[in-house]
Amino acid sequence: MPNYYQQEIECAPIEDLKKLQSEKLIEQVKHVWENVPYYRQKMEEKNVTPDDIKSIDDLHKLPFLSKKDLRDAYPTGLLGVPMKDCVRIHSTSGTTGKRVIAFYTQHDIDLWDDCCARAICAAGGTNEDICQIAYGFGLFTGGAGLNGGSHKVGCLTVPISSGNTERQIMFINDLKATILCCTPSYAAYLAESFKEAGYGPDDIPLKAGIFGAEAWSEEMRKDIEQALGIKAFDIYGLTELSGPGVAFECSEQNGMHINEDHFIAEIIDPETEEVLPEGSVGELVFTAIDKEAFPMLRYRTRDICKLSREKCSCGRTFVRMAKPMGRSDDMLIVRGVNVFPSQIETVLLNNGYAANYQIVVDRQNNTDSLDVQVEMTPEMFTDNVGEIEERQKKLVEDMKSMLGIKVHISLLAPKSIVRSEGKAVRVIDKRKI
Ligand code: DLL
Repeated sequence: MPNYYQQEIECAPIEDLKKLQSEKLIEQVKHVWENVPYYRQKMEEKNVTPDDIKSIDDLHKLPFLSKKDLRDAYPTGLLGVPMKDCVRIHSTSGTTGKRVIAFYTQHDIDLWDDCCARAICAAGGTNEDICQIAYGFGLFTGGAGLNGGSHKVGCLTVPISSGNTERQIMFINDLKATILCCTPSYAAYLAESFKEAGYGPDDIPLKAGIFGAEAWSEEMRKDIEQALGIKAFDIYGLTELSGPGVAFECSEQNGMHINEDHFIAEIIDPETEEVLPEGSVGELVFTAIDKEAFPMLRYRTRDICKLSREKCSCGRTFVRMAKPMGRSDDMLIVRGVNVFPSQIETVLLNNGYAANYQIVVDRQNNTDSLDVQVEMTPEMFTDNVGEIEERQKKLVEDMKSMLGIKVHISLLAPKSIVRSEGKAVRVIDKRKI
């Protein structure tokens, strides 16, 4: 039985949704034109005024916003309301450039919490559940977003934040937590820690996990589900658009429904900026149609992905986005070949490794090298050199057929790679250092 938080809108006929999107878009463009001089100037440069936007079919006329615009307008140049009307900020870690500061009015927070509540209900959550939130709290949006959603659903909320794995396990056991929210890499680490402490999947009270904030493969999903004895749901979002809950997975676990009453999604060719038809792989672009404090029109996410309008048996009509393949700025170009970390993860997990790996790219004598460093599982670990060489050879072959290039494989002892409590660091590109 599918669980909805706001069934009427989550299952609305597509025509009604489009009508609502058009109405909200028209108002939002006026709001931005009147209150955000930075974006108004961009519109003027493109010779567009609010009068040109009569429905969502006119969306393509609007200029894009990119990370560069956010940098140029930092910190308050994109604010849509006076600062005194804002009640909170969140911010990105700024690892790939300058940080982004996102502003929220109380209205923005309410809608964001609704989006996260939808995600929790879609994962089977009700007011009977105990929801342990192990995403970071603070400037990161993960903790606050799911905390707000969990309150709205009426779950008993455990705002434990990330880290302190022993305490996580203690609370899950002592309170009989049923839903876990954290990054997939931290979920994998918790699963490993439960196992080491002698717990099998049937001993763990959890029934569902809501994992996102970083790319993770289907193979990793299977591993986490088995180890924790849960159903693992994906959740997507970004600080610029509030945070988690832009899109969420339902019981079908086949793509994430985008909250289309708040966000319009487009897929574009990242080079030509041309809008691509449904089903094409390209860069995901979002227009937030009812955010007051930090309005984002046609924001280029850099996430590479595709959309599907195929009917979903959960009853929701919201378009679905596939798991992002990665970010266009995470894509590695190694000896001219495009390589996504997610492809490497798929090969590793298909060969029985866990998602404890790092990809090191370097350049020597003008030639790129790619070294995949992966931990053996405790069961694989051996000092038999022949066996290790066989394993290496197999991975080199499988990587070659997945990526089309030869990579170097380093097999490491279990526990050699530092575990992450938030987003995992998967790639070290020494060419950029
Ligand atoms: O990661 C918000 C979030 C928190 C989402 C908790 C889900 C759960 P940022 O730190 O601004 O916001 O990072 C946003 O993370 O553009 C994607 O590249 C990546 N990302 C987020 N969710 C997923 C996901 C939060 N489910 C950036 N799968 C986005 C793959 C994801 N990548």
